[in-house]
Amino acid sequence: MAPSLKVTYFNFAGRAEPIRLALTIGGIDFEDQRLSFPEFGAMKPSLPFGQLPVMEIDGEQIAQGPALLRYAGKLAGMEPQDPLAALRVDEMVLAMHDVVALFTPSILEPDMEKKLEMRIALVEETLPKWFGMIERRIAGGGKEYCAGDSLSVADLSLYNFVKWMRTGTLDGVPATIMDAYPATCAVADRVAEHPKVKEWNETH
Ligand SMILES: N[C@@H](CCC(=O)N[C@@H](CS)C(=O)NCC(=O)O)C(=O)O
Repeated sequence: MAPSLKVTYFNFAGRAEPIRLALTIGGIDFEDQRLSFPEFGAMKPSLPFGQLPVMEIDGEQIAQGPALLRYAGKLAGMEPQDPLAALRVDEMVLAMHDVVALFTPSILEPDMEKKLEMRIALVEETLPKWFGMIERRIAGGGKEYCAGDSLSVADLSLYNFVKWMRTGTLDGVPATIMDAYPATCAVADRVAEHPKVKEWNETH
């Protein structure tokens, strides 16, 4: 029997969106619980690691975004059966997880001047360093998706990040920043064209 699933996060894409998308693409029913910050504060002490996202699976709460994403991918039938192919997916999921984490200090920084200084370092050094490597990895693989020939949860992580950068809502980060990475953008654009992703974006 299919497990009963509830994905809990804030009311934005963030670390939960690739999980929501994987379940949606797989046609897996789930409750999409979105907390306000006060609601999160009240729930925090009871969360496994005091953070979101968490997924409740038949009543059991489990944390850690990348682990939840891979679980969602398995339920959705997106996880490669071959261990090496699955490892390639994990490699990219965790690389994207590292990249997202590099942005966290500047997001939490309340002082705008310091925030913008941190963003200059991200825009001029950190992001080019990381996406130079990610771009080479994707282009060098020569596949349609970032870790193989079929859509994987790694593509959903990559898509979510590219989309975030392209919103232009991060102070000090130009909306064009990803344009320098055409292979990366091609994968993100391919994900954006997936009918279930399009439908999700139209309704969320
Ligand atoms: N390693 C965790 C990190 C989760 C994380 O940093 N969550 C943030 C939101 S994106 C959070 O809950 N922050 C509030 C807090 O730490 O109090 C994961 O990947 O799920």
